[in-house]
Amino acid sequence: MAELSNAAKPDGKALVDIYRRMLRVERNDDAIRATLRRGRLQMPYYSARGQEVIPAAISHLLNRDDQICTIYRGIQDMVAKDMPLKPLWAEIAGRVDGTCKGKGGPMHLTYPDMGIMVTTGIVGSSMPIANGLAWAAQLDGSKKVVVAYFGDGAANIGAFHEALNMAAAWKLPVLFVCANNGFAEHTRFEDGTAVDFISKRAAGYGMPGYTVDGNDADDMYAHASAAIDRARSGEGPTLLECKTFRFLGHVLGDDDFYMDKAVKAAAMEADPLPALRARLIAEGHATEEELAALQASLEAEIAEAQEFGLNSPPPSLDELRRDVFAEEMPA
Ligand SMILES: Cc1ncc(C[n+]2csc(CCOP(=O)(O)OP(=O)(O)O)c2C)c(N)n1
Repeated sequence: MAELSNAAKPDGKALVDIYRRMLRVERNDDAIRATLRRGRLQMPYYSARGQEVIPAAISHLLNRDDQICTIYRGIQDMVAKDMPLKPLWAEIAGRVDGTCKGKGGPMHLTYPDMGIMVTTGIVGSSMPIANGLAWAAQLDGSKKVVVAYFGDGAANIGAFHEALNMAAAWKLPVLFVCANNGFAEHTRFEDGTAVDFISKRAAGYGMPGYTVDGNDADDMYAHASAAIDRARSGEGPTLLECKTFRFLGHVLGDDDFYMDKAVKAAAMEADPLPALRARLIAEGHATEEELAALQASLEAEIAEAQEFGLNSPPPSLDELRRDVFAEEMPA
């Protein structure tokens, strides 16, 4: 496992922005869960509550046209990259104003204008797709970097190994970001993975690999900075294994019988969101009033997006068949 030789540090402004992105994710997650409970949304939901630092720190360091490919637990990655919330809510509700006109749903959200590229429910798929986008960026000399988000279970899928080898051989500008939350569905990490640290695998593909505290803004900022600099300067990919914990199980409604209750309680006690809030105030980077105003403005943005999405019409029967098949199906 490698150690960073030169760890960049976030200043107060950066920490406040990372917190803003985390809070946007968490407030939106809370609103989605409340709407599901009220029966106004019908979808399986894979909350990433507890994992917010990872996309918040990375997104703070990305440019608007840098690209991300994510997974079913990836709404947080999009919201952290400042995706507009109205088309997001319309899409998860299956409505015509959604990013895919309501035909993709929560597992196929996409917003290329902000670098939020195609998402699939296929475990491991984000990595080869990221390679393709990164190869295009390399060929056109755009200096874009591409982030592939995935889980620890996905690191045991063939596509992970193929994608890491290809990205290193071709020096593609990719960040392979593994959110290691300790579980793949209901299987504990140590029951399904032969190595103790996924980052060790990077050596086998000739790229740097780091295990990072995925709940710590400083550690995430330092490692993401190094990986982005390396990718942008043409040196190639990096593997970041970000250790974290998912508070709400695999899918909403999950019975957490397979989790160690004490480990779960300790992780929730160390919730990174209130911890960073307290730190911002203690270190004088923000006041209580400023953070309360930030929260109010995010909640207003989310409420407006929710209202918009839920009141958008469903796609017409004619629209439902468009963009779905290579050729129009006979009616
Ligand atoms: C190719 C493929 N195999 C199996 C599944 C079923 N499946 C959905 S989520 C999941 C677990 C993945 O766990 P991990 O990569 O650790 O991500 P996490 O859900 O923890 O964020 C599995 C096996 C799938 N969607 N795709």
